[in-house]
Amino acid sequence: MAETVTLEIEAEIATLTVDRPEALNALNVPTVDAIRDAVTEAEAEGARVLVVTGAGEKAFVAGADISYMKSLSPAEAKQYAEKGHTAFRAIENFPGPTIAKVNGFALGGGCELALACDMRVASERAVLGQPEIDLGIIPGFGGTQRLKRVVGDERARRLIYFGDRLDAQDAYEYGLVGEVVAHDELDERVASLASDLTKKPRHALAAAKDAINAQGDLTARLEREQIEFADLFDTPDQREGMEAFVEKREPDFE
Ligand code: DAK
Repeated sequence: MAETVTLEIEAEIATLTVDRPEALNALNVPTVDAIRDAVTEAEAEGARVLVVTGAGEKAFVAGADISYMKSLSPAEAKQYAEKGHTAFRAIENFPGPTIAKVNGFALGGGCELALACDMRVASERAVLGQPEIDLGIIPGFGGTQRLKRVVGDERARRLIYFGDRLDAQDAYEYGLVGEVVAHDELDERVASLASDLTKKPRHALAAAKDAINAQGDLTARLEREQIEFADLFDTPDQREGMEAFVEKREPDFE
């Protein structure tokens, strides 16, 4: 893994930190590849929750690396986009909840990285947006699709067409982040959410995520839900959860 990404796993919570603070954690190629590798490692190590964040006091991730991108040919840009998509799909498909701990600037590819996570918790200092239009490009790491899913079609178009940067409170009002907390409470809040999630039944969380993420037409997506639902009746957690209810006690999940 490149030195610009670190992965720590503690108490079944994996924390992936993009660590290039001198460039506000901008995503160069080794960093994008290292994100993909870190997610694979977190999954292989059996982490139940993945937290994604940026090193330093200023930035979550300030975007794709503009210095690197400025002289790319279309073919090279396509390759770069593919790498980004692979890494962000790995986060999207991580078999447990993922939380973007948005500790500062989350712009362009940084906003897209946050959007690939299930939840976004922002410091009051965070600034989010898709300013690519002012560089003569568009979001290339999934933003045109994931942003509209999170904030709705018109708001996504406005953010992408105008390239406006939202402060944390506006991002919350747009629905782009799920909550905003004081900067010095961010770590604690995310740790608490992550810890709560480690106590939930792992297979049921993964199934819920799979069903919510399902692709295809409505019939296909509803079928996916039925399959995920039915498969859970083959898990110890389903038996434990229901027996605990009947026996009027707290469940003790795997
Ligand atoms: N790329 C490279 N370096 C960056 C960077 C970035 N995105 N953002 C910041 N840096 C670097 C700065 O150049 C500076 O480096 P030095 O000059 O010190 O060497 C250092 O980080 C500190 O930045 P500033 O001095 O600018 O710090 P400030 O506090 O004054 O400003 C800022 C912070 C976040 C407002 C400002 O740095 C800024 O506006 N940054 C750019 C934000 C931005 O436009 N982000 C979107 C990038 S475009 C695609 C794939 C991906 C994408 C699109 C297509 N395909 C392949 C098709 C995605 C595109 C993007 O993400």
